[in-house]
Parts: sequence; C-alpha cells; structure tokens
Amino acid sequence: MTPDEILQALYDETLVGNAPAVLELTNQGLHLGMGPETMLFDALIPSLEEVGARFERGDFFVPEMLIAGRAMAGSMEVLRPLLAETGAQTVGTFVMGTVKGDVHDIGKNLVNIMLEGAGFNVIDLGVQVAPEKFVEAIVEHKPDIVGFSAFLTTTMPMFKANMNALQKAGLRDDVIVMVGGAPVTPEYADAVGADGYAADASATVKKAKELISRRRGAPVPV
Ligand code: B12
Repeated sequence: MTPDEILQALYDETLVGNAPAVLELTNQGLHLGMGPETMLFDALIPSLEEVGARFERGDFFVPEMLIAGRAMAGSMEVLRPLLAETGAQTVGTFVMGTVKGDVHDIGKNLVNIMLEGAGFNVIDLGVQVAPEKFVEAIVEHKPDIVGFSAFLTTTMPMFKANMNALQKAGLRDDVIVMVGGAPVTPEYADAVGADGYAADASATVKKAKELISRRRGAPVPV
C-alpha cells in the first residue's frame, strides 16, 4: 500500500470501528516511514470528526461512536510513545481530568500526549473526575496547571463547580486553570474564570507554556 492508501484506509476503517484493521494499518504506516502526526491529523482525527457529524445527522448512534473511538484508541496506544518522544526537559507539571459526568477521553488523552512530548510532567486523573478529586490532586502534586476537559454542553457547568471547589479550598491562586473540549469556547472559559483555553492539543501546549512563563516571569525551556 502507498502512504496515501494507508491514510484513506485508516480513515475508512476508523469510521466503521474496525479496530484490528486500524492497528494493522498504523503499524504498516510506521513500517513505511510515515510520521505518527500524519496518521493522527490526516486520518484518525478527521475520521472521528466525520463520526460526530454522522451522529449529529442521526446516521450514527452511540455504539458506532463507541467502536470508532475504540479503534482510534488502539492506534493511539502505538502512536503515543512516538508522539511523546522528543526528550524535552520538564517544563512544568500539568494535572488533567475529564469533569464529573463526562466519559469522553480521546481528546484529553491526545492533549496529554502532546504535553508529555513538549516536556510536561502530566498527571492524568482520568474521566468523571469530581471537584474534590481535583482539589486532592492539586494538594498532592502542586501542579503549575490544572486542566478541565468537557465534551458535553451538560457537563461544561462542572468547570464552574471545580472553580468553586478550588476557591473554597484556598487553592485558586496557587494554580493556573485551563479548560477545553469540543463544545468549549474562549468566551465560556472567560465566563467561568479560567486562565486559559485552547481548541486543540498543540494550541494547549503553546498556551500552557505561555501561561507558565507569564506567571514565573521567565520563559520556559523549549
Ligand atoms: C467518541 C465519542 C463518544 C464516545 C467516547 C469514547 C471516549 N473514550 O472518549 C462515547 C460513545 C462513549 C460517547 C458517548 C456520548 N456522547 Co459522544 N462523541 C464522541 C465523538 C464522536 C468524538 C469525540 C472525540 O474523541 N473527538 C476527537 C478529539 C481528538 O477531539 P476533541 O474531543 O475535540 O479534543 C480536542 C479539543 O477539544 C482539545 N481539548 C480536549 N480536552 C481539553 C482539555 C483542555 C484543558 C484543553 C486546553 C484542551 C482540550 O484538544 C483535543 C485534541 O486536539 C464526538 C463528536 C465530536 N466531533 O467531537 C461525540 C460527542 C462529543 N458526543 C456527544 C454526545 C451527545 C454523547 C452522549 C450524550 C450520547 C448519548 N446519548 O449517550 C454520550 C455521553 C456519555 C457521557 N456521559 O460522557 C455529542 C455532544 C453534544 C454536546 N454539545 O453536548 C458529540 C459532540 C456528538 C454530536 N455531534 O452530537 N461519545
């Protein structure tokens, strides 16, 4: 297969949730010398975007979303160490979690991979993270940044609940807060009092470094 055929097949097989084929194609692509970013940004992510569009139109239902998500997650297991492999030094600690009531984690995991690749020490609290868990993790790990991820309009209000919990615990000024996830907008991030928002994984890395530099009054290593 040519690299273009692999990208097309990765897109098609992710769309139908054929996990074994997606894994096999990922390995074939790497064998051919294709970059992990190419497979991620030119096939896997666009395919999941199409899954979302079909769900919105009523052509796909939850099981289809689930198997497509699983197919992509299988490929990410292989790509993860390669995407994170830059040998950069630690630029800061980032505690990350998907908010309570929300199980979406593909986007969050992707952000984590890119942050690790950029030299961050990432502590992933997983999904359905309650406000008190975020508080506990901030006390324990003393991160530079805490990230809240939400993918549903019904779980976005948890950002505010998390902010209130930080305030109540007296931790709000100790940590930079970033928020993100498919339905989140910069306006919403401002409205809940977050320090930063980013629309995708690479923008998150950039923004995170910028916010840390500003707080420390010195540039972070690149
Ligand atoms: C896969 C999927 C699922 C899977 C999740 C599997 C998993 N392990 O994650 C399953 C099947 C479980 C699922 C369930 C549901 N889902 Co769903 N799902 C999706 C789908 C198709 C893809 C999401 C995804 O992974 N995208 C790919 C990643 C790479 O992109 P991303 O998520 O946007 O992440 C990027 C940015 O947002 C950002 N980012 C992410 N997190 C963070 C955090 C910080 C701090 C920062 C700075 C940035 C950042 O960087 C990421 C990487 O670039 C989306 C459609 C879509 N297009 O988003 C629907 C979607 C999110 N789901 C939706 C719905 C409605 C549901 C259900 C309610 C369906 C139901 N009736 O049961 C349930 C809810 C379950 C729950 N309680 O959470 C809706 C949400 C609508 C809304 N606005 O509220 C969507 C948008 C589909 C649609 N178009 O209607 N879903």
